[in-house]
Amino acid sequence: MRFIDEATVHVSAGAGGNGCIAFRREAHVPRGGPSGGDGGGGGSVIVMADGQLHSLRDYKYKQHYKAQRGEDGRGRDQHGKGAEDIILPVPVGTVVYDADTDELLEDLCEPGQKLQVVVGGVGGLGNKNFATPWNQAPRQQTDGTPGTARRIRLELKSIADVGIIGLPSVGKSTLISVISSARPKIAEYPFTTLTPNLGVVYLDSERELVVADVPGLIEGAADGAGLGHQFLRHIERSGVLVHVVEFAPWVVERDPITDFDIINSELAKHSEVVAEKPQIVVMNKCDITEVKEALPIWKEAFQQRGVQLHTISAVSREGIPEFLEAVWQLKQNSSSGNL
Ligand SMILES: Nc1nc2c(ncn2[C@@H]2O[C@H](COP(=O)(O)OP(=O)(O)OP(=O)(O)O)[C@@H](O)[C@H]2O)c(=O)[nH]1
Ligand SMILES: [Mg+2]
Repeated sequence: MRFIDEATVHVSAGAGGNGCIAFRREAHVPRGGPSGGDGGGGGSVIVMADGQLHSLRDYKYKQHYKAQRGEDGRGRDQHGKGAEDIILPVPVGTVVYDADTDELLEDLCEPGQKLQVVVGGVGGLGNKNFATPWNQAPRQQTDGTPGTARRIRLELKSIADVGIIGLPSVGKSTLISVISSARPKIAEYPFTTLTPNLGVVYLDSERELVVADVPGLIEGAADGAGLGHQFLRHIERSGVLVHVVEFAPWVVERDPITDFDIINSELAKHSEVVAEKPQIVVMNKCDITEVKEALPIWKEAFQQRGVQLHTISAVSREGIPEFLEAVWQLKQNSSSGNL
């Protein structure tokens, strides 16, 4: 099943119930006063972050949510019952937008955090509210006010400290599988990863990093090539990007510097925020002899760009501990810089 991380839903609040006109009629009580109760409030719709959820799938199947209207007031001073609110649970990390104006309404990043997206109408007043000393039998009431309605867009942005990016097949999923307990699909063909994978990396008992492995990016991704670039929203909150490159000596038309530039230009087309994130650039597959031999050349080539090239092999695990330390350090530096 496809991982669904965006959904648009129609939400409408219930109207308030109407106020009632009634008069007390009791045996032996002549000319009883007004006794019409007020209407109950209409139900609201509330979006709430729920730590147990991980996708917005439910909202792809059911897109209309309408809260009930409040009950009308009744005679004998009885108020109408208020309608229940509807709660829409969403995963933590869901951002709520007004689908028509694109206005950001709330970023639900804490479990239990709530946002009232439409407000139930207010109940109308029963005639007993209108009694005055000079009008003891008012034939007046008000109707409940309507509830509001709107379309909202829900977007799930995972909260990963580190996002792993790169061209297809450079070994992003292999890397997350050796540093965390995530077990994504790994294969030699491009676009093996179709949806982001999250994994937790434990450097030691006190330090952990949440890492996201996202699908491969290719040139033109921002215009829809390959799997597009929308999945990059999953790393919009990451403090650090791990940019994986490879040297494939048997593919003459590719080289790591050109690949690096392609990915960075696609990031920039996606969003400035993502393009400006600090990156750790790492060359994978260093267990391959030709790659190992060419390392000095590529280190130098990246150095000329002012980039320190880290080297690892996800398969042999060579260089992984040093690489993780570098990721941790960069994350620490970038988060302290943000304070
Ligand atoms: N020799 C060698 N092969 C590797 C290494 N890391 C990954 N591979 C191989 O490279 C291929 C692609 O690996 P994946 O981890 O699926 O690559 P990916 O970057 O996640 O690819 P997409 O999900 O398609 O973007 C697989 O055949 C892996 O076995 C490595 O360190 N050394
Ligand atoms: Mg993958």
